[in-house]
Amino acid sequence: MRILFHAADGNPEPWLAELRTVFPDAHLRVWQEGDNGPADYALVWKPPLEMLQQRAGLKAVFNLGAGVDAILQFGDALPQGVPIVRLDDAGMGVQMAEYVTYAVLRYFRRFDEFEAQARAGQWRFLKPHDKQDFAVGILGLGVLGSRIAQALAHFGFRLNGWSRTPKDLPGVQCHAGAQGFDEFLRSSRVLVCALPLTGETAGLLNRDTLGKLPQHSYLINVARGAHLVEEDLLKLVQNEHIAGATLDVFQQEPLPPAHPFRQEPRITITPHMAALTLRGDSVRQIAGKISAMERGEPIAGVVDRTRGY
Ligand code: OXD
Repeated sequence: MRILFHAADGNPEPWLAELRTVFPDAHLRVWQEGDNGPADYALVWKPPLEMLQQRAGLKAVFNLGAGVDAILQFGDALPQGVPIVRLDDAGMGVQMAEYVTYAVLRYFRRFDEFEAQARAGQWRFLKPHDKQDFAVGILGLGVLGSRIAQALAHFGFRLNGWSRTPKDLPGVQCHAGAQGFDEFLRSSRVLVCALPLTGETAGLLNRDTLGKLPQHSYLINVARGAHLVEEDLLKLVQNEHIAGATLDVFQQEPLPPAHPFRQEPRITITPHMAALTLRGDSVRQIAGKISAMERGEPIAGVVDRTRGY
């Protein structure tokens, strides 16, 4: 079996070492520019088009992350009929749940304000927020969104969820499609974006949609920077319609040093670290799927190219 590897950032060696443990007989190679040689499987993170374009013989492309937007951006230039497979959870769900839970609790328990007070030499009680007035709305109810909902449910938050097509999650008031979107926004005091990035979801968090959230709402984006119109958020924070935001993803990464978010204390920024790909878990999952494919069995996580995830 010939496995071709490419990860845009980082050292491929630890990946290859891990892959050797599960596929001792496979021929593994790191893709280099100009390599159009045959391969059975490609394992990729943010691959260049050139790597995939000529590869009609591939049996599958495995994405080393949850979001497949960096592959699907190539559209019809990708080889037809080759399944693109995303990681299902592989340890990312719990990390997302930790990140979002922290951000929700930090805002709900007013730790952000207590931190600022402490630095300013103040000692002052702040009235707690009322949980009844604090529904958390999760945009995207896939593997990651559902895991976030499950974590927040332990704290007794009212939960709203929105998905493109109707879903039913225990303990979550589920809304779907364009007709359910406004109601979802109007009833969510904290908005968590866990959507895949597609043509339909790019720019979805903008002046109009964020303006429908209740006064003093809070935004958490753990999906993709392109979901958010950044200048719209900044204005809504400055005019206090939005109380603040915790953002892990940005239109441009790394976030430029002079970006205005860096000067806005109500916006907390982290360097795209909400959920890291765990090498061991990912390789074991991919190995399981390759073995299933070799036996002619169906696998989970195959991306629907027209839907975009
Ligand atoms: C992912 C990511 O998609 O880390 O997995 O952004």
